[in-house]
Amino acid sequence: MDNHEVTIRSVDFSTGVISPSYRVLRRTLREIAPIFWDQEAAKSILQAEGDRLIYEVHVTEIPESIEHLPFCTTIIYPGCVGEEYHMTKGHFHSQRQRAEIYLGLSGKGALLIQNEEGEVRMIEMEKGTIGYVPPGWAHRTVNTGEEPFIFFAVYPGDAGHDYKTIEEQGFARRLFKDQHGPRLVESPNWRK
Ligand code: M6P
Ligand code: ZN
Repeated sequence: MDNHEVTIRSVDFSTGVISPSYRVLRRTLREIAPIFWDQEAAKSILQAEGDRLIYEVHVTEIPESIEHLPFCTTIIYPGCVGEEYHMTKGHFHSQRQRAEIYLGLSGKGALLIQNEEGEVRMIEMEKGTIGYVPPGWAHRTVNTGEEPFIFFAVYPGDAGHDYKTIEEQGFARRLFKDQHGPRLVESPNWRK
């Protein structure tokens, strides 16, 4: 039996840290700026503040192969770029017929899922919410609160991350902050 099959692990719900974990992926504004609607706002933040950490993903060394179930946590820091909340890049699974499960650990957010036709559904997430990503749906998460939004994710090892489709087409809807809270609006540049 391999070591990763017998390792006892734990997750801290308030920080998202998995122990033991393998590495932490950090996504900063400089890297992911093109995903946001307001490019002028992204530019001014980069000029005024330098770079900004938008989210991080804590991963284990569980192999990404069909017999395994890799899991990770994601911590999205609170804030907006212009009026749009901090969010993940978002992806389809390279193997489209692969699902995923999210469990909210802390903070407040939303899971946006989108199918190939551009139909978007939103699942509001908080501690204890189970977000199910059905096979064939792209997924992006958004922090709609004032604290870090932290969730746990599990997916089939052979799913793969297809980022290219979302980079090229975007999501058909975006989550903006207005005075009454989150507002889901049609994205003017979808599939442009
Ligand atoms: C979840 C899972 C991960 C993913 C992460 C960040 O934890 O779906 O597979 O990497 O969110 O999302 P993205 O990869 O789209 O930046
Ligand atoms: Zn996924």
